[in-house]
Amino acid sequence: MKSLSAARLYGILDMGYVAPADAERVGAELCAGGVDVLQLRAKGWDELAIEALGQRIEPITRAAGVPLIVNDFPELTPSIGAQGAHIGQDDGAVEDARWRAGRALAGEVPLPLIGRSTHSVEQAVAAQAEGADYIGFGPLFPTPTKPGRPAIGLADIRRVHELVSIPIFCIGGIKLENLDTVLDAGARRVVIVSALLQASDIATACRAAKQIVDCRTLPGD
Ligand code: TZP
Ligand code: MG
Repeated sequence: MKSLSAARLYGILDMGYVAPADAERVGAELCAGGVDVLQLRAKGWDELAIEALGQRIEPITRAAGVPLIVNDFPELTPSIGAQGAHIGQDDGAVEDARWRAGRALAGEVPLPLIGRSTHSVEQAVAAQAEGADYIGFGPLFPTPTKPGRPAIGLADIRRVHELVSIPIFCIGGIKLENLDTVLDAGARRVVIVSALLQASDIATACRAAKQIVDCRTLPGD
């Protein structure tokens, strides 16, 4: 299984962009294209439907060795067989999410990964302090994938990397065309959603993004 610490490109199977019947194909294309982590995000879906969908996607990510992260419902982590869960600012404490995601299984399986969305340097520092395994940081640019959430721009990327040592995945409006600009601003890891899911060839777009991020060395590489 790929490790979070080496992850550079985080993909999201966002059901706002994917027809349910295409979920396996798109998940497989993202994995084939080289995503290092894959999140299942299905805003507005009920929990049982997300569980069933997650159970369809898990064999694909497992075969590819890609950690699967469930958005919004940490308690689905064990029944899906996912590696962890992602929560927002309004989704309670990281430790609570980890407990819901299967902390009781500690010792039998690796502890579930818990990621947190952050929208400022202060929130990023707080997420690390409360034990998040990684954070999303953004949206850098306005994005239809998260409507209504103000863009934070690129100015704080360097500072957040100085203050936070857990993996930071910059997110929001990142595309192949602006990826170099985002990396030049100090980003080391990125989440790309619509630019991959709306590509005519998802795996090829993914490979192109992966090549661009992998060209930059991580400190310690
Ligand atoms: N959280 C902050 S921005 C965002 C999420 C889920 C959406 C990113 O999607 P896109 O399409 O890559 O802008
Ligand atoms: Mg949430």
